[in-house]
Amino acid sequence: MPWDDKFECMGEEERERFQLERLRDTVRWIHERVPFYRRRLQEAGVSPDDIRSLDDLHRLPFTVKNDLRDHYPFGLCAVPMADVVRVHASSGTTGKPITGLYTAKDLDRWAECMARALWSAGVRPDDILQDAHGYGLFTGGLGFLQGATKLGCTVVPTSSGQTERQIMLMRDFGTTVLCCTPSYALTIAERAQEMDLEVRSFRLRLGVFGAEPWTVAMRQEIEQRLGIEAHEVYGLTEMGGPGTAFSCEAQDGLHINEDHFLPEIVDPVSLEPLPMGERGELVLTSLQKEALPLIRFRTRDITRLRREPCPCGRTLIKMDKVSGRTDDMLIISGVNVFPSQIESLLLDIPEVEPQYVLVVRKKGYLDQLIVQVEGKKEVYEAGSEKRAEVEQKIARHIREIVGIGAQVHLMDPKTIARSEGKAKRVIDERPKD
Ligand code: DLL
Repeated sequence: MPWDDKFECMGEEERERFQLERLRDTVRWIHERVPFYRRRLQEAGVSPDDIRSLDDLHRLPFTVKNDLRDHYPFGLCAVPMADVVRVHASSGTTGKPITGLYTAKDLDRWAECMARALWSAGVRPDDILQDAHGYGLFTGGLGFLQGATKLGCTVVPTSSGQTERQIMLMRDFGTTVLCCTPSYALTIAERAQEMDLEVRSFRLRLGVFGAEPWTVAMRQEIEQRLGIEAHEVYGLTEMGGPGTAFSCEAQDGLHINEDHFLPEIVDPVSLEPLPMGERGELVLTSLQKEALPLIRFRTRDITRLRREPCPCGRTLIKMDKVSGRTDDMLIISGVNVFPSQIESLLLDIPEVEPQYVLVVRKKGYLDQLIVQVEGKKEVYEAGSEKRAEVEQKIARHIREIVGIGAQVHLMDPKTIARSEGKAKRVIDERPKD
C-alpha cells in the first residue's frame, strides 16, 4: 500500500487533468511574480492562457542552472521574502551555489514527497532511522529528517562524518534504516570491518540512498556488505531537494512524484523532446512550488522515462536509474563514456575494491583515460606480477565493453580518498576552452 494512494495511484485522465491545472497555475504564478520569467515568456510568445493541454509545455522556454546563478541568491523568488521560511543551497563545485527557497507550504509538500519515498522503501513508524546525510545548506540531511518525521519513525540526525561514532550509535541505538550517499554507505561498511564489527549482526535492515549516480552493481555490493535491502531517492536542490523520485519494491526504476513534477526527456544537444522510452536529458517542471517554481529545468541528468504498470501498484511514471550527468560524460577520442559504465565493469572484477577515480588528461591532441582503482589486499600482497595481470585484465574489459583504450593503475589499499558525501569520481585535467 503506498503512503498516499490518491496521488500515487491516480488514473491517467485524472492525473492529466490535475497536472494541466497545476501547470497553468504555475505559469500564471511566475508570469505575475517573476520578472525574469515574464520576459522569457514574452520572448517565447506564450501567455499563461495559451496553456490548454499538457503538450503546450513544449512551447515554454527552458530554465538552466546559469539562470539561477545569474539571479543569485533570491532573484527568482516568486513570493515576498517575508513568506520564505527556509533557504538551502547546493555546494556547486564552481562559482556561486544554487539556492533553494521554501514557503511553509513548500516545506510541507517536500516532506510529503519524502514520506512517500521512505514509505515506499519499507520504512515504518517503529523504525529507527539514522540520517547520515550532511545537515545544513545541503538538502539531504533536513529533507530526509522532515520526511521521516512526517512518516513518524524515530530519527537519529547524525549528519555525515565521524564514521566510527556513526557506527557506534548505529549499534547502540539499534538503527534499522541508514540514509546517506551510496559512497558513504560503503565507507561506513569498510570502517566497521576495520573496527572488527559485523554490521550484518546489527539491527540494520534497510538503506535509503541517493544524491549521486550509482550502478545496480554498486547497490548489490552495499546490500551484501551491510546485510540490508537498499533503496533509492533522487532529487535536486532546484526542485526542492530529495524526493523528486524514489524506488519501490520492484527495484526497477524510480517513480517520479508526478503530481509535483512534470518530467520530459529531451535531446541534450538539439533540445527536441524525445519520445517515451528514449534516453536523454531529464527536464522537470515544478507543479506546486510557491517560492521557487521552475519551468522546464534542464537537470543535466541522463535517464529515460517509462509509463508501464508496476507490481507495486503505483501509476506514477518511472525513470531509469540516472546513468550520469551530461557534464560528467567524458568524450574520450570521440567515444562517449559515462563513469557508470566503468563502475559496473569494475564491480565485476573480484580482485578490486569498489573505490575508483577516473582521471582524464590530454596527451598531444588525444584524450587519455586513466583508471585508478584500489586492489584488494590479497592482490596487493601477491606482488607486482599479479598486479600487472589484473591491470591488463581491466584494460582489456574496458576496450571490449566500452570501446576505448585506458591506462589502468591498481592503487595500494586505502589510498583513494573515502567519501562522506558525494564521491568525486572524475578528475578532468584537460584544459578548459
Ligand atoms: O543531491 C538532493 C538529494 C539529497 C537527493 C539526498 C537524494 C538524496 P543536489 O546537491 O542539488 O541535490 O544535487 C542534485 O545530484 O541533479 C543528480 O545529478 C544527483 N543525484 C541526486 N540523486 C541521485 C540519484 C541532491 N538517486 C544532483 N542517482 C542531481 C543519481 C542523483 N544521481
